[in-house]
Amino acid sequence: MSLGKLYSPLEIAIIGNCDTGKSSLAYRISDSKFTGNYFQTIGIDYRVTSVNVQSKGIDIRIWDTSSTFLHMKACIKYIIRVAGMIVAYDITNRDSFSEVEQWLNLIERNFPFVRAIILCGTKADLKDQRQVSKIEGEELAFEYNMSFFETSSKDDTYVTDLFETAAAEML
Ligand SMILES: Nc1nc2c(ncn2[C@@H]2O[C@H](COP(=O)(O)OP(=O)(O)OP(=O)(O)O)[C@@H](O)[C@H]2O)c(=O)[nH]1
Ligand SMILES: [Mg+2]
Repeated sequence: MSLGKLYSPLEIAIIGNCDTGKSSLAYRISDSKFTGNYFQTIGIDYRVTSVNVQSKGIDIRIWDTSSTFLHMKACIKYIIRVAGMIVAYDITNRDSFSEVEQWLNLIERNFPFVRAIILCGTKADLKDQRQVSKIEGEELAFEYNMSFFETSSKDDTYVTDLFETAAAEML
């Protein structure tokens, strides 16, 4: 029996514009930490962690992707089998919200095994700098039939709910 059959976590990827907080989400859920540092993700990285779904621990592999469409396209072959996608935008950056539909197109064209897409507005702690209202996020999520969360990796709000919902929808 191959190791893959003994141990195969659910595969989920986080995509979205540069600086939206994708790596911070992955770090928060896997290591329960937040650093204010910014290191642009080059290529692709992953973390494995466990989340609760109906009181059971479910292992998930979180692919943390590079944020340019060009780099992302080079990464597709590594994550082609993902069952879930978190599309992240930064609530303090309207451009990152405007480009969500491009990321959704990329998913539709390239990821045939995706069963769950979750929209995530990040950096919800930065209330004074908000450029995208919560209602706008909710409306876009409704239009594309996605679950929706506004998270803060800094304050640890709704990050666990985000990944638990993603895992539940992938099962
Ligand atoms: N206040 C606040 N800052 C955040 C939050 N999440 C991320 N940041 C900051 O935003 C910056 C970018 O975060 P990253 O997680 O590296 O963003 P990324 O999407 O992985 O960036 P790329 O790898 O370049 O695509 C960093 O300085 C983080 O500390 C958050 O919830 N609140
Ligand atoms: Mg990153």
